[in-house]
Amino acid sequence: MLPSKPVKTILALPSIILSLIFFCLITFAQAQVPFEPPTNFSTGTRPLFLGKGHGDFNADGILDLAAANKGTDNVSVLLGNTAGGFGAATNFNVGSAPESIVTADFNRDGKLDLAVANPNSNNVSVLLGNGAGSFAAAVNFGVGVSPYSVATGDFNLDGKLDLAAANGDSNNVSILLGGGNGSFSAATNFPAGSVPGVLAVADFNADGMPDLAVGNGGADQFLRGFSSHPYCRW
Ligand SMILES: [Ca+2]
Ligand SMILES: [Ca+2]
Ligand SMILES: [Ca+2]
Ligand SMILES: [Ca+2]
Repeated sequence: MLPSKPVKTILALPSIILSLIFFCLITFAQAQVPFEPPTNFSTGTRPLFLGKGHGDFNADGILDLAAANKGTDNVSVLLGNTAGGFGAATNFNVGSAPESIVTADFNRDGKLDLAVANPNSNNVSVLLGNGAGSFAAAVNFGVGVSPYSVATGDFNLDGKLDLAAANGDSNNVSILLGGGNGSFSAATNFPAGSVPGVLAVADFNADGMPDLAVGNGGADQFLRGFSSHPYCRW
């Protein structure tokens, strides 16, 4: 004779309870995993940007950080240590109200350098690294009005890194061709959309030449540019 429905339910209770206990244990374990409590490291005032401002600035095999401090017109460089922490910040002056950093070897000496976009002084600061975590005084290159971000790529395929700046208040993108020694040409400006604020460099059409994507904050759109000789067309 088959057991009645209430009896079936009673018989199933142990497995249901075991399943619930197992579920709770897994959920509890997952809740414990993600991150340890954050550790704070001091920088200058109003650090607004860390995204592309990292690299191994002192060549010790450990990633370091650079922060753009909008409130103090400088960048803070924090050298990483083996414990996952960072040393005290060393600050380097740049232009006015820096908001964006890109790290690359602009003078081809094997040591990472910094380029920093300064919206209030309408220029990009280039700081050449010495490979030991320090940087030379900034050299500034003019761009459009209110550069909110800076990116790098070899847009004219000459083997020397160039710079691109998204100019939020002149609605264009400045391209500065690199000399391979840390210097850059005068800016050539290309129209963008409304209030361009972010840039991405990649080969979007797979033709071997780097392209630009520009986020236009005033128009809620992206603009994609394909580079070509001499360097850029939209
Ligand atoms: Ca390092
Ligand atoms: Ca360098
Ligand atoms: Ca180039
Ligand atoms: Ca391309």
